[in-house]
Amino acid sequence: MTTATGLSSTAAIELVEEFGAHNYHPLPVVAASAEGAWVTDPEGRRYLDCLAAYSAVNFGHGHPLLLAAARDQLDRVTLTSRAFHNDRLGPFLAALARLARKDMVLPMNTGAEAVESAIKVARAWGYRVKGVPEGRATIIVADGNFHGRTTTIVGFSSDPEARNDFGPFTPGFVSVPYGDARALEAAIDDDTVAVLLEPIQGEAGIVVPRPGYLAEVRRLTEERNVLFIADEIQSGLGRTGATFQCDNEGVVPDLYLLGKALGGGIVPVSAVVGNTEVLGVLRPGEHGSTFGGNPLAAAVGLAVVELLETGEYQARARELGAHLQTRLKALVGKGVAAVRGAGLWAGVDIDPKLGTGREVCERLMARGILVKDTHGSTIRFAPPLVVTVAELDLAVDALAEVLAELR
Ligand code: IF1
Repeated sequence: MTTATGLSSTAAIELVEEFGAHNYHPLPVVAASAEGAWVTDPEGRRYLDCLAAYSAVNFGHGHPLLLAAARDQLDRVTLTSRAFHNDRLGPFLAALARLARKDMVLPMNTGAEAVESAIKVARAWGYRVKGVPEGRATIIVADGNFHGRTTTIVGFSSDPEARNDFGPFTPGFVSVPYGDARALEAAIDDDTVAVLLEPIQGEAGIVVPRPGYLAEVRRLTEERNVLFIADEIQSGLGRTGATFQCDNEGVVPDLYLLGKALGGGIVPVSAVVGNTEVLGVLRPGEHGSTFGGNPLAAAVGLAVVELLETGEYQARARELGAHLQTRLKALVGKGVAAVRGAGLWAGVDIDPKLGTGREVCERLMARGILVKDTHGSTIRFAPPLVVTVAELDLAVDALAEVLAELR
């Protein structure tokens, strides 16, 4: 179903360039409508979406059950603030807690808000439960992390582009090399309240730590009475072939940070999910958000959890992901230097001699395939989990053609 606004691609881009802050450099493609794994521009050109809004559209554009949940709630009540109750939040919180096998949920909106909320909860837990002296709490993070764009979060980023000219920053963070359990062990001291990690680093280029790393992090944090906070905002909710990437490593963190796909690609929904002994430190009035837990978000979030409870999307990501990895790995030595990933999430390092990631993305766009580059010459594949084998083959065949062109 397409309801074009009548605005041409050129006109749409010109308006954004004239009136929008220039904090992005998007590919010159305009989405006017979308369905499943496909996006259509105002002129009717179709593109295979292999980014899925950085894993926020795991269930495909316009999933009928998610749209129905949103449409139904739109005619009931959409926002009251948390000053009052609504009849959608409880069922959503209960279902999400059950999915994560935890007993408490803090509903927020964006991923960064979930991360910021977890930082506050970890510090409060440190002072009120662990007994860290007031103002001394530290949180260990990993080099190469990406946890969002707020000032506190970019303050512990190791990426100069994320930090430059945004200081001064929030103190209380220590960064260690990602994947190095010995360095992490050495960094833990009596003031450490938490370790915050992406189970797979997304923005860093889909960096998968060696098997056993997350289990060692879990062992160390348990031994030292330190919270393990897993940022599953991008890796979670089916993307890597499991409900959480931590599941693939046999690890249960103290807090899951969720976002992106939790909102079904329709509304921003994020959450901090954990047990009462941690999330229970929050007292009424200490934390909150105008939109956090609103009935529209809760209705969509509940429908998302119900999709995940079937296991269907996790299975698709495992099976289709294996096919994607096999096909991409066949390009190593033919313009591809390396392939990483898990489930339907792949980072492909293009041989820098052939060109930048951006150039490859532009050439793929010309072939009707949408992907996004990250640092240097890495491109990431993260199609909606509703993608088919034939569509994956279209994407990889197009990549092979582009690489042949550039060689
Ligand atoms: C942009 C990157 C990805 C995330 C993890 C928290 C957040 C994100 C692991 C914050 C958000 C988004 C932000 C978006 C592009 C995208 C991104 F390129 F920026 F780094 F995915 F890799 N934790 N990632 O990946 O969630 O506040 O955005 O809801 O800034 O353009 P958010």
